[in-house]
Amino acid sequence: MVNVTIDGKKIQVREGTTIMDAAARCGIPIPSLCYLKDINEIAACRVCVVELEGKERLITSCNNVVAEGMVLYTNSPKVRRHRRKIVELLLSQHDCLCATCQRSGNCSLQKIANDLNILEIPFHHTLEHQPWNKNFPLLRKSEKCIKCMRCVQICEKVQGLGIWTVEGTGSRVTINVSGRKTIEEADCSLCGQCITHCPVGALTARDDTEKVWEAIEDPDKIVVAQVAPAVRTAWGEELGLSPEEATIGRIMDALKRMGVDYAFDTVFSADLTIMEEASEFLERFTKGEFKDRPMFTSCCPGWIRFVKTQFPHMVKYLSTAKSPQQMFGAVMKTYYAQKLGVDPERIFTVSIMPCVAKKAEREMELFYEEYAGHDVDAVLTTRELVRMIRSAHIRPEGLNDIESDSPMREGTGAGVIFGATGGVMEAALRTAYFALKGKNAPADAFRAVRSLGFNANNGVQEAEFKIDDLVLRTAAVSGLGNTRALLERIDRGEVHYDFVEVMACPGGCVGGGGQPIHDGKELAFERGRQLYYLDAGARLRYSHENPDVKAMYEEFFEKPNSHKAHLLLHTEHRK
Ligand code: HC0
Ligand code: SF4
Repeated sequence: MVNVTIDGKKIQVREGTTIMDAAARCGIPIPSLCYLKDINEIAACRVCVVELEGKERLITSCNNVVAEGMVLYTNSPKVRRHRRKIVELLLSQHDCLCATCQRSGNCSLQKIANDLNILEIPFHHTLEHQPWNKNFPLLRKSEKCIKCMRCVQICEKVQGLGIWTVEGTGSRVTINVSGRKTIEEADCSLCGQCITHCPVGALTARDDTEKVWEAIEDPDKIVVAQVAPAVRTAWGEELGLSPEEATIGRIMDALKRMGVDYAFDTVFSADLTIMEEASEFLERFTKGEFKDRPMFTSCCPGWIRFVKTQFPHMVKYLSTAKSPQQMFGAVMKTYYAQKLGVDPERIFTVSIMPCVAKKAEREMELFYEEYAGHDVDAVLTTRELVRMIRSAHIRPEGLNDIESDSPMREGTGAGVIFGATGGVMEAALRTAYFALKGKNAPADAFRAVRSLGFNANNGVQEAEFKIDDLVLRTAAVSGLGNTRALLERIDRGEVHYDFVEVMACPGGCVGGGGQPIHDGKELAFERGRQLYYLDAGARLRYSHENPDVKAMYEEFFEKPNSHKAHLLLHTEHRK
């Protein structure tokens, strides 16, 4: 143990503890703009400086460890003066138009500038401007970049893609897309992890809210919305609602108050996906197709983009089932349009997703024997939903819990857990078991696929299940760096699975790139627990017991994997 004194407080900490962590143990928060534990500990911003007694130069606290007898000051006049100058310099190269910034009110630079009472910038203002395609789902404003390196590191170390790079030195340092490519040319998965880890508004998702307001205003359009499983775990965070208050029913009410005509829960189509995917899996598995290779889930578009560019030879092992977002869109424009007795052309479908890649997934060209347009017309992230609620001046605490519309109302606990890593696999196993045995296993029989945490088992949760003579080997992985390592092991023949679930974002969609941002905090697993809690208390926990899904098969699709189901609910993944 090491004895140190921080701002007059004596404390004993373990050897190797950083000064920042030691100060936090004393209840003294040290500000930083770039620090991310285990990911970015390079003191790029230098905001975290502290004074060490007896030393002329200030030292950074995030990457220096304590030593016996150190006397440190985190807020001395010298520290404050220095910190202020650093922030003033950053502001001199930052587009400070806060009123029109997506991150206003949730920006670490804005906060520290306010905390330090900086009311003027004493340096000459110079802004870097790099062109960017504003139609791309991921937007970058170089004018706002503070070169903290978080995007570079998260993409390289956690997602294993290295889309971003640092160029230049000294005051000419810039961040750019690596390999001198444009972002469209790069192999970006659109997971959006760089967005949720950006401390300022340099990286954002394209805002599509106006497109939705226009559709709502158009008297010829019938606006039909769906809300993804993971959105319910996070939308309340930015509106001051507790997890108990931030229910899916209140989102339904908010959508109706904004003028959406019909609102549904994507959990319904998650159940539908399971019906299709579980029967596809059993067919492939029992026929011994792809004996040496697993079937991969196909519902995460970040993963689909990744496999297509990084492991193109594995594309043929993807399930052909469309994602729940796409299935719901297809059903809304066919089955539901028929129910309403309206021309499908009038239906405008909107998805509220925790995801940036879903904006690109919607752009896929679709063919149902002939060109069919798009299943989904607009995709909004959870953050955009919150912005719409705020701009409509809806008081979140005044919202009521209302049911989604019918006849696609029911959703089971199996569909709810889709939003957490391992959830799709668990839901599929519940239904595959029923298909094989004609009776249900206990709903929690497959809980071994649930992740124990992002760092547990390198992010891979393996499990094996015996059903009579069949042995089913499964794995669920989240995070693309973990995924790359797993696929390489599969390629080398070191591991063998029958069914693999992949989610691009650490922890699954609950940690998606479209979710509310809390600088420096990783909330995916906490949000995931909320989904498992909802599943545990759900009236129905097996997708094949969803009465509305069953009714739709009877009336419309006939059975899973029927010809009609193939036309509307499946897709061919082209490289
Ligand atoms: Fe997900 Fe989904 S679970 S990808 O993570 O499968 O975005 O929440 O909506 O489509 O349901 C995201 C979340 C979805 C889809 C579902 C799947
Ligand atoms: Fe989108 Fe979910 Fe995939 Fe992340 S894990 S890219 S949020 S679908």
